[in-house]
Formats: sequence, C-alpha cells, structure tokens
Amino acid sequence: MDGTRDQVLRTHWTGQPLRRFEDAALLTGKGQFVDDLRLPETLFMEFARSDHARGLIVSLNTTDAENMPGVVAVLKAPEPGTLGHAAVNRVLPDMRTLPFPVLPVAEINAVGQPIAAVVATRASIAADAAELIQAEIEPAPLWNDEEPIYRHAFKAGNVAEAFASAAHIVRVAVAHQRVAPVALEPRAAMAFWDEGAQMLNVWLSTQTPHRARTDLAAILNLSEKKIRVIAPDVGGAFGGKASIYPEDALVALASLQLKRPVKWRGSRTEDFLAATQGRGATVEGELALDADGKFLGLRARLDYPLGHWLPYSAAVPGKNAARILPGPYVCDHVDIVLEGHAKNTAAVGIYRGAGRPEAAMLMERLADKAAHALGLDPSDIRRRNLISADAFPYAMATGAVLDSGDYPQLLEMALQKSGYDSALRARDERRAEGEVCGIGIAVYTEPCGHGWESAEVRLDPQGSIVAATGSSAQGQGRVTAYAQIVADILRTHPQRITVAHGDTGSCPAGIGALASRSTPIGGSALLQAAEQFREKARSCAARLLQADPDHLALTESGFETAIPVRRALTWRDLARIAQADAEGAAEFGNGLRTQVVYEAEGEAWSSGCVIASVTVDRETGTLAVDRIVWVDDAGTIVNPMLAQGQMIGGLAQGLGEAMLERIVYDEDGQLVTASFMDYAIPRAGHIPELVLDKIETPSPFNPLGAKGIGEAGCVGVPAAIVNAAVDALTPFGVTHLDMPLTGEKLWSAMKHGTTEKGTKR
Ligand code: SMO
Repeated sequence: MDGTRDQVLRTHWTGQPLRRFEDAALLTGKGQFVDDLRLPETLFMEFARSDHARGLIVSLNTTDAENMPGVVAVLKAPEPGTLGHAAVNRVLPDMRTLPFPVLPVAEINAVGQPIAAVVATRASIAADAAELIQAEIEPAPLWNDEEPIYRHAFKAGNVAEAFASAAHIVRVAVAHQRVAPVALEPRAAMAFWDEGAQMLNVWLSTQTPHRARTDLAAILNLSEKKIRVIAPDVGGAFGGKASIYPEDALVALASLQLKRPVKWRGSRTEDFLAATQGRGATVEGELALDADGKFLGLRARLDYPLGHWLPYSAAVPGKNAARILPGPYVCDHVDIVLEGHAKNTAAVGIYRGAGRPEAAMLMERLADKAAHALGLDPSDIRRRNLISADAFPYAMATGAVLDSGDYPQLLEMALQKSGYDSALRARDERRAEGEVCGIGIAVYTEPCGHGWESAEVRLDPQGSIVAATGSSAQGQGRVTAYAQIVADILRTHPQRITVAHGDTGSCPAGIGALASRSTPIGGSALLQAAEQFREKARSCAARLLQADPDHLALTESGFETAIPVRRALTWRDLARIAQADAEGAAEFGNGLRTQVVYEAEGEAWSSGCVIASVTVDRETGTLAVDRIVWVDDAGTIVNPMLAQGQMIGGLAQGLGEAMLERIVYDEDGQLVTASFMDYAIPRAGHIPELVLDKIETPSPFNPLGAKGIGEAGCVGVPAAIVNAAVDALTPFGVTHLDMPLTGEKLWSAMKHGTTEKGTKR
C-alpha cells in the first residue's frame, strides 16, 4: 500500500462527544411520534377493558356503543382460529406458552385486558362509546400454583461438598417489587391499508419494527411482503415496547376491515394496566465461604412472575438473572433453579436490565452478608473474590463466557474516587453524633449483545451516503453515534451520513433496539457494511478515474488521486454516474450499496462498580441518596456524551426502583397503582451528586470493541443503594431491606430491627 491510500481507517469521530443530530427537531417540536401522524379520514380506536382479574364473559352487549353517532365499528372477539399468534422467544427448553389474547372469546385473565375495541371518527367518541359496552363477567378464582411456564436448572461442580466444607454460610431472600417501564410516550399505533399498493402500513411506537411485522403477518394471516412497519420517533421504551400487543394487532385489523386509517394512542393508565411490567422475582440465595472469605459455592432459587400472556421476551429476565450468576466473582460450584409462573396480571417482560439487576442484587447482598459474617470490610470481601483481569476469556460455571474486563480495577477506582476510607470515618463520626447514614458497594456484570444485526450502506441518487440499520432507536441518539462509526470508515463528516432506521420498508431486516445491543452489534454491522461499501466505491471510482485503486485516497467529499495526474471524484459524481452509466449500473448493481448481516463471535460483557452514600432521616425514615460514585466499563465508547446520558438515565431509573417505584395489585387482582398519583417515579430532587467515570476494555468479540451501556444504571445502582441503606440501619439490628426503600419501611425497620423476609409487600 502506498502513501496515497487512506491508511488510518478510524479517523477521529469515534470517541468524540458530538452533540445529537436528533435534537434540533425534537427540541423544537418537530419530532414525529405516532400521535403526530395525520392522514385524511383517520378513525380512532379505544378499548373496553375488563375490570375483573379473572372470569368468564357471560354476555357482551355492544348495541349502545354501536348506535352512538360517530361510531364506525365495534370489534369483538373474532371466531376462534381466524387470527394467528405472536411469537414467544423460547429461550428456555420445554417452556410452555399461553394464548395471545387479541380479544378474549370467553376467558378474562387480567384487569385491563381489552374486551372489545370501538372505532369512531374521534377519539373522544370512541372513549365514550367504549364506556357504554356492557360486559357481564362471571368472576372466577385467580390462578394459583399452576404448572410453571418454565423451570430450568443451572448446575456445575459439587455444591453439596462446597457447603459441607464451608467455614461460613450466608443467606439472603430478596423480594423484588414489580415496576413499570415508564416511557415518556405511552404506547401508540396507527395503521392504514393502502388498497392501491396492497400494502398495510403500520406506525408503531416500538423497539422492534421487523419483529412487529413478522408478528402482525402471523396474527393477521397476511404475507410479510404486504406489511410495512415504521417506528417513527419513539419517546422511550425501556423494554416495554419490545413486543407486539393485542392493541397493535386490533388497530391493524380494524384498518384492514374498514379500509381507513386507524389510530390508537394509549393513556398513561392504559400503560400501567396493560403494557408489560418488569422484575417482580422472589430470589433466595445461599453462599458458602471458606475461612478466608473465598466464595466456594452458590445455591439460588429464582421465582419469576409472568403475566396472563407472554410477550416475546417473557422468559428473558429469568434466564438472564440465572445464567449471569455468580456475577463478577469466582465461584465454581453453583446450583441455580429458575421458575416462572403465570399470574392474572398485566404481562411481565423485559425492563431496562432484564434480569441483570436481580442477579446483581443477590450477589451484592450476599457479599455484604459474607463481609459481615467474617468481620471484613465490604470492599475486602469483593477484592478477594473478583475474577482477575488476566483470566479472560473466562468461562463461568453457568456456561457463559465473559469476553474481557478488569473488575478489580473498577473496584479500586471507585473506592479511590469515593475517598472510601475517609468516607467510612466520616460515616462513623456522623453516627456517633446520632445521624443515620451508610455506604454501599455493588460490582456488576452485564451481558449485552450477542447474535446478529444487519446494516446497509448505500449511495442515494443525490450523492448522500445512507447508513440503514436493522437496529432501531427510541431516543438514545443512535443517528449520531451510527453516523460517527460510518464517518470514520468513509473518512467524512458524520453529518454527511444519513442514518435510516426503524422502517421495514427502507431498512434491512434486523432485531431492533434492545438488550444493550445496538452499539456493539448494530454498530459493528454498520462498520462492516461501511468497510465493504468503501472498497466497492473505491474500485468503481478507480475505474472511472482510470487509476489504480491503491492510488485512491478518501477525502471528506469523495475520492482523489495524484497518480498519474491529480483528479477527484465526489460522492455526488459517483452517484450521478452510477445512475447514468450503463456499464457502471451493472457494476454498481442497483446503485452503489452493500448489505451485511453481522453476527458477533461472542457476547460482550460490560461491568462496573457503584458506591452509594445515603442518609436516613431518623424521625421519618426518609432516605436521601447523597452521592453515587460509579465507574463503568462498556468497552470502546463511540460518543462519551451519549454514553454518559445513558448512564444517568439508567441511574435515575435504578434509583427510582430502589427508592420509590412499585406496582401493587390487591388480593383480587385489582391494580392499585394505575397512575402517577400512586406510582412514584423519581424527580430531579432525588438525583444525588454524581461522580461518573469509566475504563475501556474493548470487547474482542466485535470489531468496534464496544459493549452495552443503556441498562447499566439499573443493574448496579439499586444494589449499591440497598447495601448503603442496610449499612445505615445496621446499628438498629437491620440485616436486610427490600426495595422500594420507602420512609415507612425504613422507619419501621429502625423501630423493630430486622426486616428479613418481612418487607415483601
Ligand atoms: S429491557 Mo431492553 O429494552 O432489552
């Protein structure tokens, strides 16, 4: 290779804190969310929903609703067998499934389940009409002790022996509350059957447009080729928009039947009632230790609630929690049993973290109890057990392979940044003066990104470079980060790259935006597609310039060569010639484009260490998180500003779960927390002083070296806060606390001592 060819493939965009290209539109009200879409003749859908948790429909009278002026149709349960099913990801062997309840023929299985759908000329009319629907429901007992939907064991080594030889055994039981993946934008769907094109256009507030298309095809018995799913701007998702819902299917069905556009915009209460919820597991663990505090063996029982139907990733939280135990620690003997049980509630699925938070909570609570049992500092017990930096790739007892990391460095950095030793002294001094305060540590691992994603890089006829991804976006700044990746390969400015996403009509088939996979997997797919595009474009340009490809260099606007004479060809020239030149057209093949389906060699594992400091008001029990020090390792960082935004957003949600958030059903299956009056999310005043830092151990398993970061805050932060709260209440004899750490709970704990297994509700 001689000096004229671009030698540095990465220029300098990766690693730059570029401002988000998305924000100009979003901040000036020019975003296009589903509810912003306008089509002539649009009809609006609203639902009559069950107010019983379980029962049989005895009669359903829709006459009054149908007769209301402005009502166009009322959809009732279709004949059994006329609609198909959405897919469920069977990530565990032998897992059962449940019916996908588009509309129930007879059996009601949860409060809030749609019973009928009203379509009217205005949303307010549809809502009024839905109130006129009379459903007589014969109540039935709630499901209880049914066969599990899944049951699976992860076993390795000889756990019995590990426990028999242990110097210490510590136990913990954690009751995780359910939480809601509160997105700023509730769910929404719009559909339009284009009779001329014979195409069903569906706009969904979704993380997974391609899977939505597949599911809609199956449910509606329609060819995928006749369905286009578009995710326009999506106002947050957090796992709650990763599956197709009955409401989405009904909107599509109504537009097919009525041949008019149909729109539904869910309310906040409908999201609480019928969007997927997260967490809720009951987890018990026992850790066997030798006399030096080394972890010998782990026994764990994880019991996951599932709702009345299974969204696509219903079994993922349970599987994730079980398979990533024992987290960042060496522990070769494990016996982990996982079960999931259906309940008469809203569906339970993935929520930011998806099982990783439960694994981190179990290990970090056990580690603190172990430290206590051995009289060690919590930092010491972790230091003695963390997997060392030279052990990677590291095969865990559960079979997962950790790609890279440096957990001891994360711990030492976080300790140092928190001024740990002086913070401990300060805590003890404050305690001596009667204050209630504590410090908690959590170290976590976070698998993120395996499997495949697709990408296409193409030159459009006007000469702009389009980077289309099978991945999607819901506010993370994907357009900016992906443009940075492609710009480095093509040695141009990121603003010259048009990133296309979230449209099955213009993007290659892909998985979507979830599981912290978009940068490691979606980004790596784009990187490879851009590299192939660059070489294809180079050979085309070389032919047109009659130069040797090795003598061509990339410039910001195209290619240039100095040999034999100085000549240049811009992307715009290339696009024009590609369009016009017959020979070129053959070589360019349908314009100049390259498509890649990228599959990662292995999973990328992020990791981190969080140290939280808290103060509890002795009079009221009110918890204040004073400071969070957090060092994260997400491998190569494409845009540090976006990465930090993800950390802070995840932290806020993790803090909300730790302090405030809780979905409550009463014993009859009624949802008690169906609005923000009853479901508390964190506000700005809850956010503590933050000290954020990072290390970067690139993943060897993808060409970017990237790992995920979107979920990290929900993984490590709750465990650190709970450990800090337990530490604060240790002088009162408290040895365990479950989330949310409400004032009432902490006040009672201070009064009555330990809350072991006593704080479930
Ligand atoms: S919980 Mo995420 O959207 O995989």
